[in-house]
Amino acid sequence: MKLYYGPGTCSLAAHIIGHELDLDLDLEKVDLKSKLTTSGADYTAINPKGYVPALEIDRGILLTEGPAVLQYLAAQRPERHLLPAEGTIERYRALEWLGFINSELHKTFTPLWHAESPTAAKDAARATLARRFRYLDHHLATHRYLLGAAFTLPDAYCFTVVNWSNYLQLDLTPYPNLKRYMSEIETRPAVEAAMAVEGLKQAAQ
Ligand SMILES: N[C@@H](CCC(=O)N[C@@H](CS)C(=O)NCC(=O)O)C(=O)O
Repeated sequence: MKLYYGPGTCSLAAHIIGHELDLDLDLEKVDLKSKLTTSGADYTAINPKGYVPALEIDRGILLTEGPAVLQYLAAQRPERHLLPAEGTIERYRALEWLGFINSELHKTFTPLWHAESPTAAKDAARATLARRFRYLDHHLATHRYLLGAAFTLPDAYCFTVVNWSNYLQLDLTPYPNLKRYMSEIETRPAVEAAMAVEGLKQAAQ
């Protein structure tokens, strides 16, 4: 399987899960501005959506959309329980979190990445993110991870997205439980390994 990724972007979540599950993932970096991959291929010819992540499962079989890619990866090693068993309420909780992160967190960051976004749009995004972070902080006051005691798929995605706060000077000090959660996940060997490969931090010695 090959994961098309952009360093530090939402595809980091899939990359982390690849390491968590010891999957044999080939990686191909995409320059999201030029839409060229490191091997010089036109990424839009591979994935007409032009964005990452995309998972090439087999020749001609490409899966896109982060939540779908994450679930596909988890299904390769069901015994590792990164996604609770089908039919259980915990499974639907995991999907509920993936939906929240995808539409309420991930996409709310968008205006902050673009210098040309109007100030009003940036201010509105910051205000919405503050509400979302407050919600997460409240939840994490009584839960170690999003689903409870164990790290699961939504945690990889939530970590990846909230980590953008570092690049955008969003202060997490008002959210101590979220800060604790972020620090804990950042030191997981799979997270350190994926971030090191993407050039986001030094490899652990
Ligand atoms: N709906 C997609 C959105 C993915 C997305 O926003 N990818 C960003 C990086 S985090 C990207 O590749 N942006 C470049 C572009 O849209 O051209 C998903 O949930 O996977």
